[in-house]
Parts: sequence; structure tokens; C-alpha cells
Amino acid sequence: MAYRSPPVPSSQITPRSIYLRRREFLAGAVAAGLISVSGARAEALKAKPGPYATDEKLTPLKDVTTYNNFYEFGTDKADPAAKSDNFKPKPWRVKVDGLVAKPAEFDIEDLIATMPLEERIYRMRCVEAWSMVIPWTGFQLSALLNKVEPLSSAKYVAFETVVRPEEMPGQQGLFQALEWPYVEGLRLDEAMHPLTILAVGLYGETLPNQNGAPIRLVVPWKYGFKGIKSIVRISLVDKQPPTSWNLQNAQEYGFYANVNPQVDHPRWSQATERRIGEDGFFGSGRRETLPFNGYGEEVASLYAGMDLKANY
Ligand SMILES: Nc1nc2c(c(=O)[nH]1)N[C@H]1C(S)=C(S)[C@@H](COP(=O)(O)O)O[C@H]1N2
Ligand SMILES: [Mo]
Repeated sequence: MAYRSPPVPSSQITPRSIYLRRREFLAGAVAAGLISVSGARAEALKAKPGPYATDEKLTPLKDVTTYNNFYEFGTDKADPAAKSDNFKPKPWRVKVDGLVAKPAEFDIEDLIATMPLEERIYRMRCVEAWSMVIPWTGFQLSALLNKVEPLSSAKYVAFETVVRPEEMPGQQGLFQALEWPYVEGLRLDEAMHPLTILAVGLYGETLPNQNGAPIRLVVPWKYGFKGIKSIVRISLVDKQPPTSWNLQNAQEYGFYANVNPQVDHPRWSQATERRIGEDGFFGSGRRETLPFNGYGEEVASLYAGMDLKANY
């Protein structure tokens, strides 16, 4: 399959150049030690532009880094930014094991230095019916999986987030919103799809803690909860692995979780979404939700013959 970069529509040129200038400014400020993002200092990342860019307006960095779901730091949207200063994304290792010929542990610094980093501008659609457009920096998950050589018996990929109650206040106390570790999974063909990336940065710099530092999954045609953050382990397995939100409420959250405007959440419609940062009077930031979050041309064939209403 050949994947080409779509031409850059003129509507994208202005916001993107502003973003690039801002990025230079930010990189300079970071180098000068003027700003830090959530404790760990952000570092500039070198990445080439990747395919699948969209001409939609980028969600402002401020919204991307202050309106978050990361229940390890609390259930309020403001908690991850406010309560992740003590989280230490460095040093960090990711173990890749299970049904592979060459299990390995990767150091995040080595991954950032050696993997082919690209900028991927993706829509992100949360199951709660809000969305953003985020410029990620990362690499295809397939590139990492190929290094460990999955065996033919491997059918799924299981992911696990770090457990560190001493650094993650949402993992402390009597009330815990989810079972820890947060776990997620993909079918192997979904994991190998070129749209599926491991992100190590956004807006041209290393990931802020609240967005899943130092490494998180991004699967843009699925609801946001599939994008597991702060990953420490990736395992190739032969059976569909358990996933956090499905464990929490199987009636409301499935394994596939492909964005689908025709299958409503039991408690709200999935037909439309609120674009964060564009909220105005009378719901002007609302737009229609697209099947597979607008990536159907790339991924619909993965589900040929599957009843998407049953396999939500
Ligand atoms: N470990 C972990 N990963 C997680 C979550 C979480 O609570 N814990 N929340 C998910 C949900 S519901 C969404 S919408 C996205 C939000 O990513 P963002 O905060 O970077 O926008 O992260 C996902 N990954
Ligand atoms: Mo979400």
C-alpha cells in the first residue's frame, strides 16, 4: 500500500505557519530555561511532516494541555495538568514481550533518538462527545512491533500504563475511578495499521505529563480512551485482552470502540461532537461526528464483514 501526503490546502497555511513560529519561540524559551511543562522540562523534537494531515484548525496548545482525561491524576478535566508535577517520565523503559521472537526493553531516550519521528496531525474524538485536532510527534507502532518480530500465534496487542500511587494522586485513597493499571488493547492488524502511532510529543516538543508522558498510544479512528498513556509494557497475545473502560462498564464501552455516529452511548448521542477551543454561543463549536472519525477510507476495510453495531 502506498500512502501519500495529502496536498496542504490553503486554509491550513496560516494556522500552521503561526504554529511553527510559536514552536520556534517555545523551543527557544525552553532552551533558555524559561518555561517548563508539568515539572519535567519540555524538549524540542525533530520530526518530518507525516501523512494524513487535516486542514482543520489545530486545537490551541493551552486546551490540549489543560482539558485532559488521565484518571491516574484525578477524574476532573483540570486534574491531570494540576496534579502531575511530581510525575517522573524520565528515566523510562518500555517492555515489549509475549508472543514475539525477540522480546526487548526499550529506553525512551533511545526510541526518541532512533525511531523515524513524524508529525501526525490527527482529530481526536473522546467517547464523551468532544474532540480536538492535535499535532502529535511519534512513530508508527508497527515500526516497534517489527523490531521484536511477532510470532504467527500473536493476534492482539495488550498495553499497560505505569502504576505509581506515590506520583499519581488518582491512584491514592479509598475511591479509585478505575482498576490499575489502566490497560488497553488492539487487534494485531489495527496495531500494525500505518495510522496507529506511539506519540512521544505534541506541538513539536516532548509530551507533557498530563498527555501521557513519555509515550502514549494514538489510534485516531477510535474513541480517545483507546489512546493509553504513560505506557510501560506492550505484550503480544493470542486472545482479546481486557481493557479498562470495558472492565469498568461493559454495557457502555466496547473493545473496538471505533468512532461511530450511528451507535449512541447508552446515556448520550454520538451523532455530533463539541470541538474544544471553538465553543461559542449557541453551540457553534458543534459538528457532525464522522464514521471512523473521518478515517474510514483508510480503515473501514479492517472491519469488512463485521457488524459494527454489535462490535461497538
Ligand atoms: N492511562 C490512561 N490513559 C488514558 C486515560 C486515562 O485515564 N488513563 N484516558 C483516556 C481518555 S478517556 C482520553 S479521551 C484520552 C485523552 O488524551 P488527552 O488528555 O491527551 O487529550 O486519553 C486516554 N488515555
Ligand atoms: Mo475519552
